[in-house]
Amino acid sequence: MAKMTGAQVLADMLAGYGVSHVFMVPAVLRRTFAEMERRTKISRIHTHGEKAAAYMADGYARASGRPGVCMAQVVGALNLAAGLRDAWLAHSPVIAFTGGRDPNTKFRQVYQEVDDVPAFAPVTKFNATVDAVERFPDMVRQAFRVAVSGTPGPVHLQFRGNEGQIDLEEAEMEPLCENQFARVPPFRPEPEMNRVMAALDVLQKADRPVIVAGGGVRASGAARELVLLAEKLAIPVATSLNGKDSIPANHRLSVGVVGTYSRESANRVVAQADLVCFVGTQAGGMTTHFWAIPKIGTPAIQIDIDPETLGRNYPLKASVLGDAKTILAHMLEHADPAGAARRKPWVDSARAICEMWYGKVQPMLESNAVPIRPERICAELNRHAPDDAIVMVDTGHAGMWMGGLFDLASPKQSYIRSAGHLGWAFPAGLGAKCAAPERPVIVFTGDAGFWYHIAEIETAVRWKMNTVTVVNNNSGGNQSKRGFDRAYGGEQTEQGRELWTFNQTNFARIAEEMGAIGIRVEKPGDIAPAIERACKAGRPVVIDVVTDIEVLAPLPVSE
Ligand SMILES: Cc1ncc(C[n+]2csc(CCOP(=O)(O)OP(=O)(O)O)c2C)c(N)n1
Ligand SMILES: [Mg+2]
Repeated sequence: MAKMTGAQVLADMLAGYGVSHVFMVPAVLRRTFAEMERRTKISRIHTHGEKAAAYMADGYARASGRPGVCMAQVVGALNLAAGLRDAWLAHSPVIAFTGGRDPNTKFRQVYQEVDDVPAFAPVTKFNATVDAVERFPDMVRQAFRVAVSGTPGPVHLQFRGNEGQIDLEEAEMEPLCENQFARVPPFRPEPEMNRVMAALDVLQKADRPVIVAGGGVRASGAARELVLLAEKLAIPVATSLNGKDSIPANHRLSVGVVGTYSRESANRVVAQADLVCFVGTQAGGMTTHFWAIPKIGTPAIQIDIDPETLGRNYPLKASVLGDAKTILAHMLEHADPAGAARRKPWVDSARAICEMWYGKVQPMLESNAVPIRPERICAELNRHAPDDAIVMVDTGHAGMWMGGLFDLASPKQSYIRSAGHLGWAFPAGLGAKCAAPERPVIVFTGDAGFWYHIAEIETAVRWKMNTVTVVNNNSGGNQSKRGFDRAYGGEQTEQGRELWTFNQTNFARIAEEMGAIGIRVEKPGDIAPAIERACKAGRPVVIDVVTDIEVLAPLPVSE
């Protein structure tokens, strides 16, 4: 075995696992970055904050299924940890490297130093320290193994030395990579067939079944099998927000996103079902509108890669542990299409519920009001988002507008959403673009969300991360409006608005000043040409759409 420095091993291993970009604020693992330049083609994306770096790595990971790598030195470590929280909630394989305490100096009031490791515990699957250079190869392998295995999720390795100076040391090491763990999913274990058949039996006996598909369908690459099974058995498909791209909206069995940030038709269909089949979803609070849809007690079956998820939130008639794609393929093979005719009235009634909903929202989708209604932006994105686009969506009203109203036009489109953090979508979109440079990336965010990481416009320009960012700019965080009305016991005072409104800002001008293209849109008819121009621009674009602050997203229905 040859003698190598930790920096050489780390650079070689990241390249070996197929990492194309790393996201960081210096100074951490500096020698590793020098070796990356000498030995690899990895792009070293220097961001304006560690949280944005973590979000970029997260967007990269979710868009590609490959671990996204982010880094911070000791003083930035907690900023990085904060950024892992969305990846944790969304089960995204992000690997975070930080510099950390040296046993020779700790507890001596070392500049910038605190014990960061505990802060990573709640947002990682594996949180460890690398204290001897000989451990680089096996610890990096373990980081990749854990990030992508089972239910994927973030991992943290703290390298000895505030800036990870351990990477300077030398030892006899082999930078061996295990390709299998370079992406999700590393394994497709065969399920227990008796459980597959039992679940299928329950599903086929139901008169009004519905499938609720989650992010596990994307992780497993199971969308095709899911849709084929739904077609063969005539079963409507709802999705969680994280699983929205499991089925295109124009499919006759698609009823929309169910839960809190949802589409009314999905909630109505799931509420009427006599059996719910959960696939790759934890059936958590957002997906079930806090366990109201379906009601607890509704017969359910569940398919998941994590045994501890099966039955946690709904008592089950049957469950299958394993890879969604493999399980659904077995179910598809054994499914009896004879029962599909029996379910025609149910499918027709689900369709009618969808049509009724489309009729209800149509006037808002087509509204010519000025200031613009946010629904009109969604309608224009439905028509003009390229058919292989990756659509990245922020939380709050952004999540509600797009979760409910955006229609995926093709199985080639991806929909990736913030799992709860305001400000996530813009940097995550930049990371997604790094992972899939050939695909158009469209970000939808509110103005409050965009403010968080607006500095990353400069990063986007510097690195030619040509995303299209649509800002629903109502000069405030108007999801808070309802909350403050409630807090004031009816209607808030005029002064109450200082809690959630901002000065009016022209983001298009800011974008232009920073070297991106900025397009200001004040009239509904100008949205479509702006999207078309932006998608062709070959530069980062910010479309600043001035919208009506009084328009609130619809509340979810519970029946
Ligand atoms: C990190 C974080 N802090 C606070 C919130 C709470 N929150 C949710 S939506 C929202 C306001 C969103 O404003 P904006 O992005 O402008 O969208 P709008 O509601 O105006 O459409 C806030 C403060 C959050 N989701 N995440
Ligand atoms: Mg706003």
